Amino acid sequence: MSLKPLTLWTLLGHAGSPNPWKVLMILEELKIPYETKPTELGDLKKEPYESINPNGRVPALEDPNTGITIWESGAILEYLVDTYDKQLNISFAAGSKEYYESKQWLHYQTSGQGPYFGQAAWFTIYHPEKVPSAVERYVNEIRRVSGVLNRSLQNKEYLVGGKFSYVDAAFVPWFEIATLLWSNEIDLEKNFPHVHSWLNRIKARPAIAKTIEEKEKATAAQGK
Ligand SMILES: N[C@@H](CCC(=O)N[C@@H](CS)C(=O)NCC(=O)O)C(=O)O
Repeated sequence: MSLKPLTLWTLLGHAGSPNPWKVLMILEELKIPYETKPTELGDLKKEPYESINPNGRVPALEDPNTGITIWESGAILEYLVDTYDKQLNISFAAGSKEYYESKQWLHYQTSGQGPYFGQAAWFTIYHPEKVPSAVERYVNEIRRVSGVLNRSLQNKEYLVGGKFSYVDAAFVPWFEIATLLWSNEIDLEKNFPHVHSWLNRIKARPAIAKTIEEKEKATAAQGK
């Protein structure tokens, strides 16, 4: 079956934005053809983009093969594996214990990791005033979230079902950013060794390594 390329909306000039990058990893893992539509930050919260995503953020995905347009990175990952991973290479059979566990971890990533790491980044880099107590609160949350993962990964290589799945990949982009921004405050290898080796296992996968390499090239090219 030959697929028409899917369109993924990303942020122009912000190649490091973690949420589109999460989707790119899964498109690469599943070898789905796609094109990206880098969009100016100033164009997200107005038409025509708000008709694609009323929340005015990226990513959003349009699939001409099914006629479905979808936003929210977690929902996009679920859409991609439900539609294009029928062999269950990186997902689990609908209704199984692992299926619900993978959703549990995905919800944890989108509600537990993303917002806290995101606020830590905001108060570390973008907030106009320096607010040390806010930075401390959110960097502590990064430690807490990392601790939850570290305990869960103590006796296993991946989060669910003894194999790599889409939920493992979902956590990588924010940890890459954490390594860049808070390596003085948080030593993953020393304090969260199971998280550290889990991330290395995931990043050794060709599709993930390729996505990270392309992101680094794009970030270097835009100079931020
Ligand atoms: N919950 C959303 C978060 C999306 C999000 O925050 N995207 C960022 C880029 S990683 C964005 O669009 N920022 C631009 C803005 O806030 O205007 C998701 O997981 O898709």
